[in-house]
Amino acid sequence: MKKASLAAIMLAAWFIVSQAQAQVEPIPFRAINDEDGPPAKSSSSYTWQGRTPLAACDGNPATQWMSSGNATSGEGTDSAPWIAFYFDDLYELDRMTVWNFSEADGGRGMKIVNVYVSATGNDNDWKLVLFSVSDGEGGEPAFKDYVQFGNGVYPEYYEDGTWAWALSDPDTIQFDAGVVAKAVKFQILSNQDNNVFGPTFIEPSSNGTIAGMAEVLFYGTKVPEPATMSLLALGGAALLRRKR
Ligand SMILES: [Ca+2]
Repeated sequence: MKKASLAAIMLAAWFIVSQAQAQVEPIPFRAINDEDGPPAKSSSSYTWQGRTPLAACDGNPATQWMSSGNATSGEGTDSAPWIAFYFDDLYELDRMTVWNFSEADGGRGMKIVNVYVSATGNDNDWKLVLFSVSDGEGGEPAFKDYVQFGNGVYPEYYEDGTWAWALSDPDTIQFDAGVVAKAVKFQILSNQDNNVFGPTFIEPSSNGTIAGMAEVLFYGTKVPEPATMSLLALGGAALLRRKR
């Protein structure tokens, strides 16, 4: 009888956990203009109002975040572009889908990017994410510390002979198991024009020294608060005692 009760509780617990894991939903971003908490999103720089980091998580791939670039004219002074996103809760990340910057020739889109996560949401807790790559021979996976994004933009021609650059095709990047985050940061090392960012990369005009992102969606499962787990355990123990 006791064994049956325990089995029922274990089964119920397994069911709850497996249901939670099965639902991998887009992670909501932290609400903007929350003066009490960390920012919803931030970036090293932005070009002007409307090109802020908010434009990279507004649900619209046609609006874009754009860094200021780095120009001797002082037009922009950002030699190390980055953009960060914050959540209200802790999530185990499953994957992210990213629409690259797609205006002009797309050359300002990100190319080589380091991805950092912070499990506390604090800016001094950034940890580099390693991505596993197959060696193609069935051996142990190797790891690399960067993601390479595609350009994925192409001209779209209209009947009247005019054309425009289409939205970029999104890239989907899978995280390894166990990557938990309350915030994610992209440190952009180079852009689609193969310009490598750094203090020495400066041009008369900021045009080629810009990086950008159109939209990102993170998918993951919420990590239960320790308090919730304790309550579940206490509830299970209480049930067991009552059955005796
Ligand atoms: Ca957008």
